[in-house]
Amino acid sequence: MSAIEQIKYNKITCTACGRDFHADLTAFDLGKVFNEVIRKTDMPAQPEQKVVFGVELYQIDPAWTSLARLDLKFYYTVRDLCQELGYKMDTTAPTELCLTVKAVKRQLEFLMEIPFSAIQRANRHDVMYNRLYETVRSTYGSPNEIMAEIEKLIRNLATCREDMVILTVPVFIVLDKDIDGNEMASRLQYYVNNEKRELSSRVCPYCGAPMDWLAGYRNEIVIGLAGLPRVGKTAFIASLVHQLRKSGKDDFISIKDNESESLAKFEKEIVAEYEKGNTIYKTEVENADKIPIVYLPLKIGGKEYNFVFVDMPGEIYNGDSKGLDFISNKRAILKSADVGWCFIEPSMIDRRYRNANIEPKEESADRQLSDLIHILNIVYTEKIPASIIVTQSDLIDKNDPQYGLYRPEVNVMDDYLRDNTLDLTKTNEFVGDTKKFVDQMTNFRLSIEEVFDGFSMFAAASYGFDVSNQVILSNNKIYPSIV
Ligand SMILES: Nc1nc2c(ncn2[C@@H]2O[C@H](COP(=O)(O)OP(=O)(O)OP(=O)(O)O)[C@@H](O)[C@H]2O)c(=O)[nH]1
Ligand SMILES: [Mg+2]
Repeated sequence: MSAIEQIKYNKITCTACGRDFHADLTAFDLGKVFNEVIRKTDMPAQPEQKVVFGVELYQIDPAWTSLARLDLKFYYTVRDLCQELGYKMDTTAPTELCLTVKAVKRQLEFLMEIPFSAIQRANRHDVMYNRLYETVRSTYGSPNEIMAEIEKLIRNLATCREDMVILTVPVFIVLDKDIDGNEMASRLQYYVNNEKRELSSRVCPYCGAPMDWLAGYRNEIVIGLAGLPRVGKTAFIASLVHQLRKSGKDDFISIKDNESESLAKFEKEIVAEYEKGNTIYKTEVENADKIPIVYLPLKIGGKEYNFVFVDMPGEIYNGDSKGLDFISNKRAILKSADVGWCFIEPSMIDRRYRNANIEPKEESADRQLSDLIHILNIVYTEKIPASIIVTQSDLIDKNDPQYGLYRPEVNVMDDYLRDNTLDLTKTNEFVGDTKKFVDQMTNFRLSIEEVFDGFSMFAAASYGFDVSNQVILSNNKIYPSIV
């Protein structure tokens, strides 16, 4: 790892806090490791196990059980492990990791963002203790008992020598290679009572949130989804994954591997329903854990990318500050998007194309547009490139031959895979027709230009029929039009 500085590692954007960092700076949360060591190391009974992999295991002072009863986050990058916990990188064998009083103090200072002396001076009646209480995330006992454990820990930390070792544990960092062959930490193995355990999930070095298994392996492009409720954002991503699943690994474009947990979850919960022609569940503000963030590893013409789709419940674009609070608290990653995909439904452009089975919005199209733009303006202080996607294009076809934007027979990828020539004539024609349609709403393009740095435009139908119309559900075979 000595040559780390010269290597170009892939960027990772944390899905929880939205901050960017490079793949060599991913961290591991050792809170679980320390807990386990404190709870399970049973040395007096087995004196022959006092040394494991040359690491001398300490008899843990019972005073530190409070550390195990609290659930502190201890996340460290490999560099921190070396500098703060005395770890020596060895690619062949486990080496000693050593938790000292000083390291615990430093971690508390890092989590609380105040010096230890201030923590030490406070007591359980101070507001700071509430924050401490949240930080330790303990499920041990009643609030009073947890407070007592916190006090005990602080007291111990304050009275013990800083270089005093609380525990030692043999640790081995398993390296893996990104697609360019750069080595990076992928898992952390450790030993408790001579038994091997593993932390397989890496975490964000800033906030400690777990990362997708795929993060850091390829060049990452974050796509933020925008559009009002029920416009068809989630269905479009489902349709996209469905189309891409059809191409094989040697094709011009293909999904790379199946190691993304988020993709597997999305396929199971959403794409499978979509493929059956069923409605998919609504993306809900109340249930942030269920809002998809999908890692899609793609090979496009010999290059590999991790696309990260950040889905959103349409309500957050309704224009009020609640939406912005939601983004800051639950989906800060949206602000770090590299590209925006902005979805609009045909009725926003022309009332005649309203989907009769979806409850009409009370606001006028102008109002809806200005609400959407208002939020986007605040989220993207720097302009990013965008795609404008007119959804539910089958509605446009039905009523008006003039635009006829439902064209399931136009499929650039299918054509390319069949003839191996990228003929964009039909696509360009289609994009031109979409523009003509959108230009009926005079302020649309102007408004979009306000927030995005250039954009392409096309119409799509994810299902190709009105899935919310119960009458036609007997014949619900999907027939998407998605270019
Ligand atoms: N006619 C037609 N309707 C569609 C199509 N795709 C989606 N819809 C309709 O749009 C509805 C909403 O689709 P979603 O993908 O859930 O919409 P969303 O933008 O994710 O909505 P929120 O999660 O509420 O923000 C569906 O239930 C369908 O009624 C399509 O291809 N044709
Ligand atoms: Mg949705």
